Amino acid sequence: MKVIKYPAKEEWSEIVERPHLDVSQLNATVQGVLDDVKNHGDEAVKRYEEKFDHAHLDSLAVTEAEIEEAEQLVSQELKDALHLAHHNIAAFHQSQKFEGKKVETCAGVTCWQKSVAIEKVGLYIPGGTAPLFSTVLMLATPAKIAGCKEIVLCTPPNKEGKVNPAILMAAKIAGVSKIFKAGGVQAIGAMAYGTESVPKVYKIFGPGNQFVMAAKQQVSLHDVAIDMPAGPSEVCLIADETANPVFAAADLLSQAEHGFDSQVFFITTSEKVLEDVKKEVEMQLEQLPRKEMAQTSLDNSKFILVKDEEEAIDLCNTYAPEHLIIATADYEQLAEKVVNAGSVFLGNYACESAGDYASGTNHTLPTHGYALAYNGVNLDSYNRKITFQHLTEEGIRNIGDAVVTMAENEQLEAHANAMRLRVKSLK
Ligand code: HSO
Ligand code: ZN
Repeated sequence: MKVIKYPAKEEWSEIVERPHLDVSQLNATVQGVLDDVKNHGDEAVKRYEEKFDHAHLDSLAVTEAEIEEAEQLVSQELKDALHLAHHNIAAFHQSQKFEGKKVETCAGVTCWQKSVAIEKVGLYIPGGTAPLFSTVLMLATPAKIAGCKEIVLCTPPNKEGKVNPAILMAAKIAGVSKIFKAGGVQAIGAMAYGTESVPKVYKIFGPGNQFVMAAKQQVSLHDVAIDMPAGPSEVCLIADETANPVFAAADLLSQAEHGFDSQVFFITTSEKVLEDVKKEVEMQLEQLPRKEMAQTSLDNSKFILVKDEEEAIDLCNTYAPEHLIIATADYEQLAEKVVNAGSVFLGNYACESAGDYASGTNHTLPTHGYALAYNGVNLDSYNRKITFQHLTEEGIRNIGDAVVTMAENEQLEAHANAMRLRVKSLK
């Protein structure tokens, strides 16, 4: 870890900078796979599954029998946990339902919004070092509540052509309509263009490696919407002298174990806490099965000592972290000052793991500083707000002349005429 004590404001921009990857090389490969899937559909997807996942697949669709088999394989304990998490995620996202009201902007002119679900959405769930079935709940639960008609899920199979049973179980609980064995760029291509078996969707959600991210970005140029750009996962923890160093260290490690490139940022006003957390991190690290991964991201982590809480929150807002944990005595006041973050965890008990799995908030969040402009996935991510309007004769009398004048001044005669004819018809 890099320990930085009392950095001057001029140093902040360098401190908060994320590593930039050169993806130009990778873009050509990704484009090649996408074109192949676009032109050859299922056959291409199966070919890439053979090549990259070493799985020989006769068909891409997961069958009912496979889902039933998965149900037998998942322990009752995990099923109960999934149901509890699903219940809380559903409760929180249900509460985000939009109630549009009709507004009379002036007499006779009524405008309103109606929230309408995106009809077909695609969810991507990576395989890899840890199959994150929790992400299935995070993406499919709001899709179902929003009312998306078709919820398609793609996830890579193992060498035997099987999908992780917990992923299938979570998909069943959350109400996914169709599941396909496809990973990586080929999965993104299949959902963006549609194949013989995978339906084309209108928006693709979910995390993935650099290849998946590049594929999502490429298909989003012309063919389909995506949830948000994404980079490695990150946490910022702000602690004062009242923080529990054992908890704080565990939280930093929970981020560090995600990947070699996970971003860990620790800001404190107390030199003692900084030293205590550092020691704790080193001790707890030894016990972790994913020690190597955590060690690499910790090597790049930043432990920063600042003069007061004001400076702590300013620096954090400049960093715009995906996750922010505030473990200070006055977390409520500090929370008020948060302007850039994906998801905020308050007090000594709100660990990131709570939100990662079961408190109810969504864990699909903006990384890489995108929290400056984006929010995480929520119910609205699955909706469009369509505007409606209705005008009466009185409405025409109230805005008609203004519309005609503006259209004339923009030299759009047909526009002016459309309104002029209506104004005239009332005289
Ligand atoms: N922290 C990750 C989500 C996750 N953690 C899933 C464990 N499983 C990104 O918010
Ligand atoms: Zn996590």
